[in-house]
This record gives sequence, structure tokens and C-alpha cells, in this order.
Amino acid sequence: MAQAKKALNRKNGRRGERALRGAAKTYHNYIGGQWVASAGGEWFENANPANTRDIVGRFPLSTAEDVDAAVESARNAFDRWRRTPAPRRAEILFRLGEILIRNKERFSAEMTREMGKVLKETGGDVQEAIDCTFYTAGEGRRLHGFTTPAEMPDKFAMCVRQPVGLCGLITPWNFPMAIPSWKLIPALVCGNTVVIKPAEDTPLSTYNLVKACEEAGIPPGVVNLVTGYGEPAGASITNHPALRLISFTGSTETGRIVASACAERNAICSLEMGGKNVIIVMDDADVDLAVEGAVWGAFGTSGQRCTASSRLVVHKKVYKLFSKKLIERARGLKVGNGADPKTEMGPVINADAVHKIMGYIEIGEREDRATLACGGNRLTKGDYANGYFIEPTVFTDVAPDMRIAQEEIFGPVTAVIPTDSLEDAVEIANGVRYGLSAAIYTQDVNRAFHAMNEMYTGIFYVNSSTIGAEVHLPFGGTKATGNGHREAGTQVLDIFSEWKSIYVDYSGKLQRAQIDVVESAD
Ligand code: UN1
Repeated sequence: MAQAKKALNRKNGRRGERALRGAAKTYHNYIGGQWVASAGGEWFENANPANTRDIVGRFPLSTAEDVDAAVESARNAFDRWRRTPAPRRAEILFRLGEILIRNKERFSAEMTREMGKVLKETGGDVQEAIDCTFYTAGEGRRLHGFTTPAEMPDKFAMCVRQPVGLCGLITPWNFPMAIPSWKLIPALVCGNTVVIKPAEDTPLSTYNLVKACEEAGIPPGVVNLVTGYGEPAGASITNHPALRLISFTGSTETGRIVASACAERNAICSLEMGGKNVIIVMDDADVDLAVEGAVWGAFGTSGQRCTASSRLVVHKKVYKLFSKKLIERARGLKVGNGADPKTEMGPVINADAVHKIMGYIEIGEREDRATLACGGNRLTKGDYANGYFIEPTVFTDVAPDMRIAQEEIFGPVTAVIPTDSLEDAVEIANGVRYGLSAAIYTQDVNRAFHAMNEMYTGIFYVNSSTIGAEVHLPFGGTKATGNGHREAGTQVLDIFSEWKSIYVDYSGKLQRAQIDVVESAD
């Protein structure tokens, strides 16, 4: 119960607003094809970050008992699902894609209500899930392995993919349908069964995805949904001995805990974590285009993307012009409820996020090696009174080693850093612990290729912002951003399947590899 209260207080900010809460819809876990309450019968509430009086729904506050039940049902469903031919599995996923398309508008509106980002962006989030579903379902008729010559005569060698088994998927709140789809769809096409736990701030969008899976005809037990908090629900998934694989997207700190727990029990672990992404703006850049890219990258999703452009390294020759235009644009952004089509930037996710982001703004202000050029305040008056709104914030003249230029803020805050050469810019750009996304604005193809080659990141853009990854290319990062895996593309199949090397000896005799060297066949 203490936990339920904490859940309530964290997102609602204030208490005593019972009127709307009474009307909140109740949602359930999905276990073994049944919609069920948590074993303990407790609930948490999901509030709208633009107006915390608006309660989106009540969701099960799940515990280890619920996770056990979900894993058990995934276990029971596994053999039948893995033996279902992959093209048949894919057919169901194509149906799922159609259902997502039909419901795109409602899913987007509900996502804006629970997560805050503007309708255009939640439309993009649902679209990314649709794209991922169709693209990955196509793998049902590929799932390519390979054949290769054997070193012995009359021997055949090949490599095939097999499902890993039961998978635990732990997903974040910033892309509440797209990121669950990045994990769920490839897991399913490869023949795995799953338990998925969405972030406590945005359970409805994953609920919508799972409900659509049911409607599409995915058999009971193949997909199981448990809602709740990292402790105990997320931890119970991470530590569950029957879950062969944990796929996690979230903070680098939590990712490290997940990785250690997986190491203890030899589980496969795929992590997608923080970023401190950079746009380099050279002196030959189209400055207006670079400013557009910076505004979109820094303030889209209120800066709450792991791909957000939180550093802008700008050549001194265009520095003044770029900064002036950027500040003008940031000041002019219309902040408000994402459900209003005129809004350009929505709220941040919850009270903890406000606290963290305002803390970083204070850190930036305290040091005299940066200037707070615009923003910096929480908005609390009028329509902002019941939400988590922060002004688009730009720091200029930032020293590259300052905390605001090194640490992930995950909010509408960006740091402009001057540079005088491409080499210096690349050094600054690479000089952080993360390695997700980077971009360069330049008209010079040599500079573009130089930066492309030198940036140690998983994603790179030329004359485009640090955000905007497409589903058929691998997504992920180097250093503290990940642990070497990639989601999306066909590369994600390497997470959700394991290779099996198969040798067929049809010579009728013992042939010893590496020992019986055959010069030529008889
Ligand atoms: C994230 O930042 O958490 O490239 C995911 C993008 C989106 C996905 C972002 N397609 O910004």
C-alpha cells in the first residue's frame, strides 16, 4: 500500500483531487490470455503530466507473484509457439499491424494523455510501432541463416536461428508504444514468448499494444503483460530464473543493475540506455537548417529522448548568428498540453523529472563557465498550474567538461559549445561517456565524411538532427549507451534468436575435422 501511495504522489504531485479520479478506467494485467487484477489486489494510478487532476487509468500494482504467473504462462505457451512456422507467426503480426493502423488516432491521443508529448509526436510513436510490425513481420519469411562449405567431403554445413526461449521486456515511458514494439515484434517473429512490463508512467500505450496482439489472434500465453514499478515487478522479471533473456531500455544506472543480475544467472541481456548526443555546426553550414535541426532535436519530446540533441558544438564563425537564432526559436516555442494542436512542446513526465531537470539548470547557472541564455524556469501559472512544464532552456558558452555538457539531463535543456575547428569539434563531441547519436551540419562532403568516420556513435546524421531513426536500420549506441547489441533492422534478430550450427555428414564414415585432412575427393 505504501508503494501505491508513493505511486500516486509521484505522478499526481498534489492530492485530494478525487473528482476526476472516480471516473478513471480500470485496466488489467494480461496473463495466459486472461485479463486479471494483481494477485495482491492493489492498484496505481496513471496521471496526465499536463494536468495531474486528469487520471488516465488504474493499473495493477504487480508483485513477484504476478510475474511468476506471467512467466508460467509464457512457459506453457512456448513449445506451441516456437513450433508454429515462422511465416504463420508473421501472418498474425501483419494482422496486428492492420489493427494498429486502424487505431492510430485513438492510441496517439491516449499516449499524449498519459505521456505528454504533442499529438504529432505520439502519432509518430504509433507509426514507428506500425513500421516495426510490418518490417519485422516480413522476417517471418526470411529469418535467414546460411550454408557454407564444410572442410570434409560429403559433409554439409549450415547455420540456423532458433528462439532463445522466454523473454522479459522492460520498457521506458518516452516511446511507450514504439520501444515495446522494437522488442516485442522481433521476439515473437523469432518464436519466443514474453513477459512485458511497461514503465509505470505510461502503461496504457503498452496495454493498447498487447490488447491489439490479443485481437490479432496471438495465442494465449505468448504475450503477457504485467504493470507496476521497477521494484518489485521489474526486479522480479530481471531476476526470474526461467527468463532466458532480458531486454531493457532505460537509464544507464538501472541498466547496470539489470546487467549484473543477468550476469549472475547467465541470462542474455540487451541494454539500451543513456545518451549525450551532439550536433556539430560547421562554419559552412546552412545556419537556418542547423537551427531547425537543433530545435527539433533539443526540444522535441521535451528533450526526453535518448537521442535528444543536448549538445550543440558550433564553429566560432557562425556561433553568434546560430545562438541568436536558436534562442529566438526556443523563446517562441509554444509550451502546453500536447493534446492542443497548437502546442509545440509538452510537459515533462513527472515530479521526479522536474526535480532532476531543474537541478541541472541550477548546476549550470551556478558555474560561471556557461550563460543561461533563455528559459530556465518551471512554468506554474494558469494552464500550467497542474502540470510539469519547464521552459525550453539554452545555455551558451558552455565548457565541454561541465556537468550540463557531460551528463544526461533528459529534459528541454541544451548546451551550446564553441569550437574553432572540425578536429576540436570531433574531440569535444566524442568526449562523453555515451555514444548513441551524433550529427554534423556542413556543405563540405570531406568534412561530413571525416566526422562520419571519426564519431564513435551508433547513429550518425549529415545535415539532419540527432533524432529520427528509422526502423529498418539498427538502433543503439557505443560506450555507456549500450552493451553491444542493436535493436531494429535485421540486427535485432541477433538478440532474439540464437545460432545453431548444424553439420550433416553423409559420407558414411568417421571424418574428423581438423585431423583427417583431405587433399582431394576420391
Ligand atoms: C529514444 O530516443 O528513446 O530516432 C528513441 C528517434 C526515434 C526513437 C528514439 N525514432 O528519435
